[in-house]
Amino acid sequence: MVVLASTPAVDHIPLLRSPDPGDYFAGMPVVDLSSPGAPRAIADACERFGFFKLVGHGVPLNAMERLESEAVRFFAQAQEDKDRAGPAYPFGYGSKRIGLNGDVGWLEYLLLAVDNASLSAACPVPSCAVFRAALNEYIAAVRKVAARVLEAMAEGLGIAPVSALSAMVAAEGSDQVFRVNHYPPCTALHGLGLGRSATGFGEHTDPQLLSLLRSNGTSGLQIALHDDGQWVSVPSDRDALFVNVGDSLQVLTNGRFKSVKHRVVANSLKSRVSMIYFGGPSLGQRIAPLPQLLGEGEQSLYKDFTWSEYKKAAYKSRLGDNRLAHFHKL
Ligand code: GA4
Repeated sequence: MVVLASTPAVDHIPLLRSPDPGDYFAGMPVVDLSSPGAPRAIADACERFGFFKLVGHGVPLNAMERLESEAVRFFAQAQEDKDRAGPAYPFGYGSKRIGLNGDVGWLEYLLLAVDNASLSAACPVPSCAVFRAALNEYIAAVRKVAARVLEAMAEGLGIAPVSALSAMVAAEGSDQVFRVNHYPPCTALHGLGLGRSATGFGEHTDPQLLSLLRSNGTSGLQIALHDDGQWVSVPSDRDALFVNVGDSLQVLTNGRFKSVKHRVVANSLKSRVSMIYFGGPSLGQRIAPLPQLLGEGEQSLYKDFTWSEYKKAAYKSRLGDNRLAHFHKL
């Protein structure tokens, strides 16, 4: 970690090599959810990268933009007003600290609980009715997309019924989380010629089945390629959703799909706003390879666990830890 004595605002935020234009993810799979070839293309992308860009998803751009502008309005408030909506654990506003075990990043965020298709009533943040309405409208839409994507995954894998995966996230009591991230421009490093940028959100895999991310026009998201671990930058696209395979889906598919390591690099000039839906199962759900996917004599690569057990272990870990390693059979 590099600590810059002259720039206290970024003290203790780890630095990353600034992305070069050549680091762009040239082979990024782009899947049109409305096309008949979507199930096969989605399964391919999940096997190769654990990641793809989704278009033709049907979430109206104006629902995304309404939420984005409410989020911008929220984050533009005075720090003491935002702090009143914190801390982020279990749910609410957080700044720079991620999780409970010492991870930090150049961002502020809202971490929110979702019940069925809307913000949980038990989650009083944000209190602004217009912001809540925009969140609810977007969450209802993106959650449907998550179910369609999980169905397409099952179809692409040749599993019956096609609801085998989607039912876990759609079930009453499923553990869904929503997060709105704001990465302010990191001006302190601008022009220092370090070839380094502040870490917005450090590298990690998501614990759930899948995550659907939408961002404004500021790039910053990077993924690690499975082949060689190379980090590549994902060009932003305000109309698209980016889909990440999470650890639970890796286990449910006995490693056919692999969760994707990703991170966010802060921009020195522009702010980035992203909103992410995390689709998890209910707490008691057993996370084990779907029997339909196990060939003759094929054993699970993982020890048996429930989502509640995995989640508990995840919250004790550091962001960059390989959380699945503890659940691998030797
Ligand atoms: C990563 C995915 C989601 O953002 C999140 C994160 C959670 C948090 O920010 O509180 C965690 C992280 C995420 C995985 C390991 C633990 C928990 C921070 C952290 C260090 C909300 C989630 O579900 O897991």
